[in-house]
Amino acid sequence: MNKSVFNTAQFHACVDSAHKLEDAQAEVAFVGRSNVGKSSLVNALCGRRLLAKISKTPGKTRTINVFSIRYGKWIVDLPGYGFAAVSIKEKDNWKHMIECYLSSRSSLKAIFVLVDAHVGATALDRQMLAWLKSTGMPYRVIVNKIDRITQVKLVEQRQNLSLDLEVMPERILWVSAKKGTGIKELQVVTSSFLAL
Ligand SMILES: Nc1nc2c(ncn2[C@@H]2O[C@H](COP(=O)(O)OP(=O)(O)OP(=O)(O)O)[C@@H](O)[C@H]2O)c(=O)[nH]1
Ligand SMILES: [Mg+2]
Repeated sequence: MNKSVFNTAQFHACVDSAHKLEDAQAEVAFVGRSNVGKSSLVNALCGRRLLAKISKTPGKTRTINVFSIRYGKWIVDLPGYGFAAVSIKEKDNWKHMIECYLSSRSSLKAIFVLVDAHVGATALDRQMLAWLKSTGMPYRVIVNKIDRITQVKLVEQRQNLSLDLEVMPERILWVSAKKGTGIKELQVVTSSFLAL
C-alpha cells in the first residue's frame, strides 16, 4: 500500500441526497453518533487537518460529504445521529438521508461505524449495527477517542464493547483521531476495501 495516496485526497462533492451522487468504483462511509469524531477521523486517515469540517458542537456535518482518494475511490463523511438539538423533522430528514445513502450505493464496500471509547455504545449505535447485520452489508466497528480513557479502562472496554455490540474483538479497530493512534491500521483496512 502506498500511504501517500491518502494525503492527496480531495473534496469531491457535498449533497443532501444520495440520488445526486454519480456512480463510483468503490467507497467507504463513516457513520456514528454526532460528535463521535467521524470528520476528524476522515482527516486523520488522510493526514489532513482541514479536509472535512469538524466542530466541538454536535451536528456539524449535515450533508453527505464525499472525498476522493483516486478517481472513483471515495471516502464518505455522513451526518451523525442522536443529535438532540434539532427538530424532529430535521432528524427524520437526516435519518432518511443516511438510510437512503446506505441502501442505494452499490459501490459501498464498507461502513465504518464509529463508537466513542469514553461514552461507550449507545442505543442508536446498537440499532445501527443490528440494521447493518440484518442487511448483510459489510461493516467494521471503529472505537474512537481512546486517548480519553486510561489503559485499564481500555482493557475493560475491549471486552465490554465486543460483548455489547456482539462483534468479535479482533474485528474492532481502536483509534484516536486526535493522537493518530491506530490510523495506520485504518489506512490498511481502507486501502483493502477500496482496492487502492
Ligand atoms: N479527545 C479526542 N477528541 C476527538 C477525537 N476525535 C474527534 N475529537 C473531537 O470531537 C469533536 C467532534 O469531532 P467531529 O469530527 O466534528 O465529530 P463528528 O462525528 O463528525 O460530528 P458530526 O459532524 O456532528 O456528526 C471535536 O471537538 C473533535 O476535536 C479523538 O480521537 N480524541
Ligand atoms: Mg462531522
